Amino acid sequence: MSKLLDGRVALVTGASRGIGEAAALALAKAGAHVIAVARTGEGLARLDSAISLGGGTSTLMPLDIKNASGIANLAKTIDMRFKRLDVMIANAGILGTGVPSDQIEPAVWDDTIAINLTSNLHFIRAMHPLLKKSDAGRAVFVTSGIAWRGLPGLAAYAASKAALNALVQAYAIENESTKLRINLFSPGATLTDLFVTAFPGADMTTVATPEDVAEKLVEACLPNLTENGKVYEFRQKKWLSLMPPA
Ligand code: NJP
Repeated sequence: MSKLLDGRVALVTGASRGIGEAAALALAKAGAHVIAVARTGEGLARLDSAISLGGGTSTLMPLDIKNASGIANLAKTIDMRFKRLDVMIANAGILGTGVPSDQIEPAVWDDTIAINLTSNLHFIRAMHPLLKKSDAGRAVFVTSGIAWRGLPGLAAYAASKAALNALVQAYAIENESTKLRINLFSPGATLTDLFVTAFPGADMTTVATPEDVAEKLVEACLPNLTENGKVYEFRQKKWLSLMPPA
């Protein structure tokens, strides 16, 4: 029986745990060959075993995404082996800091911006030519509702995601007339390490599982997707426009 993403080549960042791991597994179940990026070898190896167990295939790419030349080299490797990239889920992210804005250490700020924002520019620069070689390139960038809200203690995180929104919106508009479809995805509260660190006192029974979120992430990668320059809001289960302020 054919699957929705049979034969597609899909890159997922932050695939060693949480939403990225679940998304990588779901993409493989849908038939894609998954290129899994993260720093933690153990998490990547666990993903690889789970994908193999389900009859899928993956390539593990241990990489710190702060390393721009590492991302450029990864693109060269993908080009040599696959000649194209059909799907990119740019999901890796960190929370940064839990302290008020006036106490944010510059090094923590820089790290948060480097991972949550600048790495995605490097992925766009490196992977764009490969996505264009696909007959239906799909890029999905994982943002956060916190970008739209001031949440005490999460200024660096909010700023990095708000800037990511602006970057991705521009990238999507630039490619409106191409075969690429480029969007943001806002998962909302999801039971992962990041969420537990951010909200240790939260009622964990009411938050989404990474597997629920992954199912919708896969839908945002399908060749027949028409949305572009939008954000999928997981809790509302709908695509929203990034509206300017009134
Ligand atoms: O986080 P977590 P989530 N180089 O901590 C990777 C957004 N979001 O799944 O390198 C390479 O379980 C890290 O891998 P490793 C959120 O902002 C979440 O919750 O091995 N990879 C791991 O695989 C983020 O964009 C919620 O440590 C790096 C992954 O990132 C995305 O969802 C709500 C890296 C993080 O896994 C996934 O977050 C929301 C680096 N330098 C948005 N640094 C939520 N969970 O509630 C980190 O609205 N990674």
